[in-house]
Amino acid sequence: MPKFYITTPIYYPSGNPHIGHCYTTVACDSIARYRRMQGYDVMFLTGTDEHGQKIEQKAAEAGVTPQQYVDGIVAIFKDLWKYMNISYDRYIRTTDDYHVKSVQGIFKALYDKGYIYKGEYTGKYCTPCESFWTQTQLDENGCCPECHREVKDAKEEAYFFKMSPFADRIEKLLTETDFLCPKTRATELVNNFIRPGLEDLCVSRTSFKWGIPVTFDPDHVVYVWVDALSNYITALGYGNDAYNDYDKFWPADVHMVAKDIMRFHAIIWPAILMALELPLPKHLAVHGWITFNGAKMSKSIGNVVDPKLLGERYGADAIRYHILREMALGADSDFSNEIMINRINTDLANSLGNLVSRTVAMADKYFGGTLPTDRQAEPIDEELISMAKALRDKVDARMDAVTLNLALIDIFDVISRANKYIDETQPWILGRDSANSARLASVLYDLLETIRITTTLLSPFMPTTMPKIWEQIGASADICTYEDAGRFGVLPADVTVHKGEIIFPRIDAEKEIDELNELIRASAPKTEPEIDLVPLSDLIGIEDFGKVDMRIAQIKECEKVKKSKKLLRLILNDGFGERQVVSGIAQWYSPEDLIGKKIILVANLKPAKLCGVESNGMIVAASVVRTTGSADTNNGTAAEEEVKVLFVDDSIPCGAKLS
Ligand code: ME8
Repeated sequence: MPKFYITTPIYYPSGNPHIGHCYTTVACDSIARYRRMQGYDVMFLTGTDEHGQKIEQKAAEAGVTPQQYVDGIVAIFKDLWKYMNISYDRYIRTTDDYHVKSVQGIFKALYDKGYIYKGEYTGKYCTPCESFWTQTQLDENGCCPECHREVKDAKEEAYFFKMSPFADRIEKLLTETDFLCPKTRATELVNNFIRPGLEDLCVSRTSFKWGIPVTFDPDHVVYVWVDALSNYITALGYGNDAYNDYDKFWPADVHMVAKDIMRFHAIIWPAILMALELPLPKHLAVHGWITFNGAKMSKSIGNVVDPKLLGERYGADAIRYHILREMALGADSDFSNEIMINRINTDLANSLGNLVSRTVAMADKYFGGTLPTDRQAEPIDEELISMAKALRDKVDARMDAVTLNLALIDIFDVISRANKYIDETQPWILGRDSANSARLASVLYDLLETIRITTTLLSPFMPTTMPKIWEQIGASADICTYEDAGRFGVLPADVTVHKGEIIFPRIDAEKEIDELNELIRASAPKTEPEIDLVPLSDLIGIEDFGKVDMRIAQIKECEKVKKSKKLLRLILNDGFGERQVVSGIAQWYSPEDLIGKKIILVANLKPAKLCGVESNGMIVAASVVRTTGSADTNNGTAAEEEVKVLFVDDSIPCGAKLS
């Protein structure tokens, strides 16, 4: 039996799961179910990444131990996965004993091979902020980028993982193989991280305790990525006796992640595996973010949409369908209640739901539920039949390419064709004259077969509702298989349908949207999201403020500045004409996010050159700094900065002055 191993990231249990986590998990679940249907022996792994400073802090705030804290949130994750019908085969927690043991072994092996060495983390330390910074992160005066006070040189003992020996092989992996999907992202990784020289990775910390102790130096705990990434092999039994599946399932067929952690999976994970002399995973599928009103949905921002709340109103399958259908691999997808309700109404209630209920109702009305066996085919039937027959191969190719939204589009194309076929063949007219019985039976049979094939292929995506449709069209589950999805004419000629409940009721959009917005408002955190506040500056007089000329401007063009990770070059219409501005926001915005948007421009700044490109002014943005226990690595601090450009209402004309 062929094998298939697929993984989600292991999520931080530092807050409740949201629809972003749901996307990756539901996508992996649909692929896992599809592969099982195809006859693969599947291992589908998910889990939680439970160590780190942030968890330690949150637990302390809640007055519980870190273990108690994560236990509580893991229960919520598992409950949501149950509710969303996630068919994972294994759930790993990085606090599981077997994982701890394996990670200690991996760390030691890397050390023994000479890839991990003890060094000194040298950085700039800001005492009030208790933060380490690298030279490049300091502000333009060489001060703390958060509070702009002086920093001092400081050192911290830490272990480092040597990245440079693997640079060439990783570059080839990204550019010459089909490891990365979509491959278009390889250039960004190569240019930003590999070509400038891979920095060694800090892999231990001494400043907090909630982590896996380094066996040979217990003041240190393993820091973030060696612990987290290893889960993909420790969960199979690598380095432990808890499982015995490593030889069977490794290398993984697909790791799926969002773009925020692509770099760790595309560069660091292959480097660790190369150092351990283990095979590399076959594919890394990277998707974009689900955004909410344009901003990344995240726990700390308080714009989190609760998937369970939505599922309870519309059904878990409708939510699964919506998020899978909206997200194109590699791009972001904006979540809104309006889009979701429209999508459910258009595709599920109108297109699929109507096809099923009309077909079943007509079979019931004209034949008492059981089709007669005489048939009369006509040439017009051919297009629908051949589309339905060809569908399985198309969907196979989409699943191989991990383009789930395209698989759904292909399936719904056939469903729409079937609805059109009803309009073309007009069964209600055929039904008026019993002389047309054989023709009418043919039409209804073709429709029932099309429903059987499309709903079989949809069942990995919507596992609870599709079997209900099979019941209505008189198809037992043993003919709703992958094999039979490739054949037309499998239902018995005298099939009996069973009228049933409406599977996807139409949603009253206006009423629901009001109610949902209210619910989301009510469930959002009441307080402002926590950020690290920068102290207020000294007072100034109004005349000082008056010196700053701020104008509304529109972004006409935008591109990355070559050789810079941080800079974007923008052409703005400031009302008087065009001007060029360079802005250090490339880390947070891509050119497509910005073109067409109106912003606030500091218009009377003297020109300056950034990376050799002239900048005439500055775009106003907010700097949001949060202390986290999360992902990033080399800077010795756990502070994350997010820069948010202030977009303004499109109705304000370019050139308008702020006063
Ligand atoms: O990064 N849109 O955990 P995490 C789409 N523990 N997907 C989203 C999303 C959004 N708005 N928000 C989160 C970590 N995700 C590490 C991973 S793996 C060895 C360690 C999904 O809880 C997406 O899959 O921050 C993203 O990659 C993952 O959650 C990050 O989850």
